[in-house]
Amino acid sequence: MSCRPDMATKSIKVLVVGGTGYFGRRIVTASLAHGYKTFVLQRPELGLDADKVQLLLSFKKQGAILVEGSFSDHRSLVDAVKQVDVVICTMSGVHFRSHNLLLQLKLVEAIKEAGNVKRFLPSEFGMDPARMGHALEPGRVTFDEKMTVRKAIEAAKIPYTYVAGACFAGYFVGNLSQMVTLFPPKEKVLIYGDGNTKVVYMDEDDIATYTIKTIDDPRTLNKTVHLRPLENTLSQRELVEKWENLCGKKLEKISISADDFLASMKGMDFAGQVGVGHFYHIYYEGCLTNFEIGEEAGEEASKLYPDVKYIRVDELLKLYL
Ligand code: NDP
Ligand code: GO6
Repeated sequence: MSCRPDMATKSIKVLVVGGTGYFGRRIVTASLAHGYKTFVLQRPELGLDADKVQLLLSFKKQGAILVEGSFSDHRSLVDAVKQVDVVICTMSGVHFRSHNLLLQLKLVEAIKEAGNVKRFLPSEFGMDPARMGHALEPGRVTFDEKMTVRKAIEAAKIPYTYVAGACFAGYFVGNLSQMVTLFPPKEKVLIYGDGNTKVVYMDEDDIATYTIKTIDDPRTLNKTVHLRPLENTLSQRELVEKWENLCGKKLEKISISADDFLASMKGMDFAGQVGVGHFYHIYYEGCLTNFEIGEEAGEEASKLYPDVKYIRVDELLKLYL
């Protein structure tokens, strides 16, 4: 057997917490694809959720190791994290008034006690919560909770990387950033303000790939890695125009002012109100692009890893034709 020069890095062991989730399953796949020994937390609370159990079994078939553990059993979390070098948490965000993100404090406790983890990536993968101190209620709870977790990580002196800065394509691209639907509008498209604010879009699998790239990289130790690849940074008008060019049809554009958009929050359920707040920060304020990367301990992913061929927005839109 020949010895590959990258053997040492490939012996890194990665634990994914939240591995059956929308984003977490992509982290598991990316970790396996990079040749890392990949562990996935198997929670007893999954119970009869057959879809999640089947997903876990498919990970096992692809070489992952399932580790039993529960957030209501501190010992089990310590035992799980003791087996690995890197922990990536993809805990769900805040949608139904539950505070799942804060469960990560239990994971922080376990990692602190175990003492062996060389890198922890908490559940981030969106707007940089450090820049969202002014965010609107009720959506701000997402950022407040992520910041609470960050502070616990830093207080425990756990080595970390925060990955932030892009909109998941599945929620923001195919629907031309319309709310409530994930498919393209047929006749009319709502344009947020002047529609010229720059927004970053990225395929979820590419976010997972960049995330996996950071875990053994000294350049990303105790830093925020921002996702802002040039070609996928565009305004809503540019996004709509790309779609129009692909399908050969013009859409009627209806501009909505910031005030009217915010007023639409009234009468919505909790998830809707959270969504309106988040869309406001992204599309009116431009919170993903209204600052330079590198000012305070930041790095840009596509600059760090120019070898990654991220999927362009055009290709993503073609899936909906
Ligand atoms: P999901 O809703 O898919 O949930 C992920 C996992 O969270 C679940 O699979 C589950 O893990 C775990 N989880 C949920 N509730 C509990 C609980 N009570 N106890 C223990 N574990 C629980 O999350 P997403 O993939 O949508 O979100 C992941 C991250 O991505 C969040 O930080 C979110 O804010 C961010 N995000 C960013 C977006 C963007 O556009 N940039 C879009 C959407 C999300 P298990 O597998 O063990 O069951
Ligand atoms: C995505 C959404 C889409 C909400 C982030 C309501 C955290 C982030 C870019 O879960 O609430 O229709 O950064 O009607 O840091 C949800 C949230 C998007 C998806 C926003 C998100 C993005 C969370 C909707 C909707 C398409």
